[in-house]
Amino acid sequence: MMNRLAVAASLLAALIIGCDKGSESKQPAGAHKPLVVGFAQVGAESSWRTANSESIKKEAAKRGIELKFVDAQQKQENQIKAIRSFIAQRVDVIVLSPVVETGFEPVLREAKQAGIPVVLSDRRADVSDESLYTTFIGSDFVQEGRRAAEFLVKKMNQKANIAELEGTPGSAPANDRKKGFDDVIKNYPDMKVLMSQTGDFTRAKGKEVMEAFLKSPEGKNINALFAHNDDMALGAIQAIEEAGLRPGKDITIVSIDGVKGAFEAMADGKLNCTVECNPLIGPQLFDLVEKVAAKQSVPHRVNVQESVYTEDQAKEMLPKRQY
Ligand code: GZL
Repeated sequence: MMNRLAVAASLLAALIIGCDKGSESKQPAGAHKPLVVGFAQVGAESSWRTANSESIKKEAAKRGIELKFVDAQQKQENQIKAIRSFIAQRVDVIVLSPVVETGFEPVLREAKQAGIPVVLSDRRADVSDESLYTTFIGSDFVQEGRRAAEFLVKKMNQKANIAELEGTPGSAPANDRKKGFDDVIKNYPDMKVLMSQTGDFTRAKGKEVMEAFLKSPEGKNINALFAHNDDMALGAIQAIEEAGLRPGKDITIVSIDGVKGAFEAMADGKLNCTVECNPLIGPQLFDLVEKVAAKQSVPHRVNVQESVYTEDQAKEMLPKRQY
């Protein structure tokens, strides 16, 4: 009896050592394969986006992460193509900043079927199954819209004829900033949006649309502008000046992002308020990515902390701004 037990024990021990040996033989102790992350970025449409991409690339390099970075030039089909190529390359984690909210569900299902976790960065995607992405880190765009409206209500003493430059149609920031803004001004009957149109988050389009606003029959009544990002506001400032008006005085302007150009415009008295939307999320993002890769639990939604800055703070804040 004892013999059989001894034989079974030695067989079991050999089996365990054999398994261990097998795992040891795969790679030398202590070596670790660098994380490979595929990032499908919106594009390079604004100073905010440039700062966001720089923060992400810098942090990946600092952590020795192999980053496969694709600039989708604001086209959803390019982001979808990039995700499919990340799946084919068997990256460890896919990060997506969805250019628009809808249309990503099929390709996110392909990533899930391939067993590759997805992290949403900056913007949300609308999906029927929340398990299609592990976590989403981004700003609260509805709150940003509310903050812009609260500034304007106070600055204009609850009475303004507003022009609105909207972000990319269908994008989470454009949808949510508009929602937050409207939720506040609907309580003030004399705060009226006379005209609203997309400038696609770019300076050039912001200028072009503001020129058309000013030439329209109601253009002479505009005394306030809400721009969904600073780049469009800076383009609109050029259009206002070319029309012989004083931006920041004849037309009060509030925008969102908090880029350096906005602080310079506020210091020059041409912009009255910028609601911060922090693009420097590289460190927070890769903390999440590394946890997701290690199969550690992470919150499904991670917020980014930000403030509101007005023209009287511009000169003091400008030297401290990082983007
Ligand atoms: C917001 C980001 C927006 C910025 C724009 O998080 O998605 O896109 O507000 C950028 O400047 O183009």
